[in-house]
Amino acid sequence: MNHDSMHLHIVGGFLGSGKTTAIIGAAKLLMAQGKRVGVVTNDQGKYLVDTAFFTRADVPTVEVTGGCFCCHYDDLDARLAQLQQMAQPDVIFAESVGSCADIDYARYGAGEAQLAWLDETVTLHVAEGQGRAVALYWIGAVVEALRQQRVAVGHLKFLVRDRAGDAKVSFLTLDEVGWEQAVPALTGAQVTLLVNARAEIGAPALRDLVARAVHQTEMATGATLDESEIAFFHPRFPHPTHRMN
Ligand SMILES: Nc1nc2c(ncn2[C@@H]2O[C@H](COP(=O)(O)OP(=O)(O)O)[C@@H](O)[C@H]2O)c(=O)[nH]1
Ligand SMILES: [Mg+2]
Repeated sequence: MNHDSMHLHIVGGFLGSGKTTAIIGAAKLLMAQGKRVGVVTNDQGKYLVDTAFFTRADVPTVEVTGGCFCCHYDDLDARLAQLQQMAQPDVIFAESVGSCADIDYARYGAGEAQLAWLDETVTLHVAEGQGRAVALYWIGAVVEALRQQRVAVGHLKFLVRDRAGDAKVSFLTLDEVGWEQAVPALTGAQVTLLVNARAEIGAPALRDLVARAVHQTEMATGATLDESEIAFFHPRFPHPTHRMN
């Protein structure tokens, strides 16, 4: 495709370095100036809090999933074409998962393989007015279990959504305080939580920990929690599509 007329900014950096926040800020400024903006998100996983978050901020967003941009270069090209057709953006921000970029692949691959990825959706069925309390209980139970097992997190993100809107809760460490304030009143009988967890633990153990937090929340609150779109794995070693050396 012809990318001549497109301003493409690839935004890289470690997990939690502020890429998504910076892109949302820049997108809002540009949109206020009447510019059309598009975003490409990228991750090893495929159910992404950030994609949902950009979309809710009315920024046309496409995703490259299952690996970084350099390992999925052709997919990036196809998604850029799709974004161009969908939204004719003047400016595109592509947020890279950070995997490859300019780095030592062997070292990066080994580091990343120690991290487990877990993405899933948890739907809370609650008595009216109980949504926030149940959501806080479950998020708290996940964080507390990780803390007890002394698991280091890359990031832990939750998109909390009900009929009134949605909110993102983001942990870069398990010592965050005041995170509850990010969760608004949830008035409906159904709340969905999308979780993206990147943590130093075996993937099945991470999955178990989350399932136990679900059970614990049901016992403690009387709500019903349904898990769906569950994915947990260790990223594969990076194999870039094109390399200069
Ligand atoms: N104090 C501070 N926090 C920030 C800044 N930018 C982002 N954050 C917070 O850092 C966390 C991770 O940010 P995010 O944009 O998701 O990082 P990403 O993983 O690089 O996309 C979020 O809780 C943000 O609210 C900043 O400039 N200052
Ligand atoms: Mg991000």
